[in-house]
Amino acid sequence: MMSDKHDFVVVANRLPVDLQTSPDGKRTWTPSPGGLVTALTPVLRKNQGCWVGWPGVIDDAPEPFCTEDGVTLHPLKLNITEYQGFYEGFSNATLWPLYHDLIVTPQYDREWWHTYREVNLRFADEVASVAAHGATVWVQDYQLHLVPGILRQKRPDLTIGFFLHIPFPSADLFQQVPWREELVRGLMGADLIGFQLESGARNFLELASRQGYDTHGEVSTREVSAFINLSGGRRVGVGSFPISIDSAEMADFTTVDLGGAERIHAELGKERTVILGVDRLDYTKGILQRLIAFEELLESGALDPQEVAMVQLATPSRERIDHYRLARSRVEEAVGRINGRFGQIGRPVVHYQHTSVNKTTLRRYYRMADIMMVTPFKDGMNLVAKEFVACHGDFSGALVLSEFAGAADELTQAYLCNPFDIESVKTALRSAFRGLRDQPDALAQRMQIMHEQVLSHDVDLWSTSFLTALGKK
Ligand code: GDG
Repeated sequence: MMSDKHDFVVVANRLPVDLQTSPDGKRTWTPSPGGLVTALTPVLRKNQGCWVGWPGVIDDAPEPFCTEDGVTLHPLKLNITEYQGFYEGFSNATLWPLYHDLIVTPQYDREWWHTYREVNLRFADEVASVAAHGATVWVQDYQLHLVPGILRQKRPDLTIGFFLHIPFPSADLFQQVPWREELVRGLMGADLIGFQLESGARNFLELASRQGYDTHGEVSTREVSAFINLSGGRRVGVGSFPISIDSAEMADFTTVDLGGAERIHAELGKERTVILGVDRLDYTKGILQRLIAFEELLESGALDPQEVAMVQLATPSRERIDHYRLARSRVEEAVGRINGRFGQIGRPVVHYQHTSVNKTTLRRYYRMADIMMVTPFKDGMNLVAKEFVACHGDFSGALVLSEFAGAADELTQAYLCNPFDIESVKTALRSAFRGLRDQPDALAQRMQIMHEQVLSHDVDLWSTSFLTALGKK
């Protein structure tokens, strides 16, 4: 019998699975995309908790149910107006570009804001109905800024944590938002507010101080030594908790047929060096920039199209939003152009797929790739970089990584680049090639250091350090 009250509740915009209905009316669940789901699935499994979220379809939400892993999924229904105003609008056309340092211009729309508030209230109501007395509630990400504040009022018995998966911008940028006080007040309902990097946590403290809050202490990582004192005697902790992956599971190839990875490489051309990109198709990820860097290196003759192939896996994402459509069409245009210029019939130089692959296949791609390119303009962390490194326990391969990915703080042995500067991306890619060709020992040493870093700093460390810090509050 499934209990309807839970001591541990995670609330995120999206459930870890999407509801799919086939033409004959049959309903099935498929894993939903993105880094938040990757990170939280093992945490929920461990805590046997309840996950409240949207099931990925409009106007439909099945009854709560328990997964094989013992996690209760509690779907919340969104209608089309809510989906457009809350999800596509305020979350992804206002906060997402703002928090990624204005890569595109954020839109400030009053209707979207009203809908965002209403939907946050619905999420908070749903959580309040499933949380046991004294439960721990962990609120996830920028779509749910107001949930901690609403929950605090409804259920003062709860311990509330909030974690932001994406970067937190400088106070100067954040102050653009017409509803800046309400957004910050919403977060202050939490006992602990966690950020990926210390820089994000410091930006938030600076903002809070500008808004008149009493802040003290210095930001630290995986523990809390910075606080905001609220009137009434409550205090909110602020800290940095760099997220990670289930590293041991990712690194374990005992159950994955390694021949599968070799076969993929052989299909692309055994003798060719393979460059890989894996991203949600998002304009923040710098996919076009890496294609252009590749194209220019082919054009100048620095790379030989007979000797190299690029594979870009681009998972569909937020496809109804204009900037995402534009990003996709630019990427696809570049793929077509590069193949037209440098490929041959039956032997393309860029292999591009705009569909998801399953996890086993993804791991084979990571394993067979010689060079991984992760080139976001801005990224909270970027789990793809860590996944690639985890899959290279044989210390083969090279990582080209943007300085603006949170992961660059930890993966310092990568070939770092500035994606705003195509020459810098080209230089990093050429260095990775040179490393592969001329300095295999040095390259293996770089990978070993990164592999050990990812193995010893996994998602369990992330969740345990956050929940321990939350428990101490
Ligand atoms: C947000 C922040 C932060 C991708 N394609 C496929 C697939 N994926 C999986 C990857 C990885 C995840 O999706 C993507 O995670 P990222 O971290 O790279 O990026 P976001 O989705 O933007 O995540 C980010 C993260 O939250 C966690 O806090 O790191 O900065 O933006 O796990 O493997 N998985 C499968 N098939 C695919 O085709 N199975």
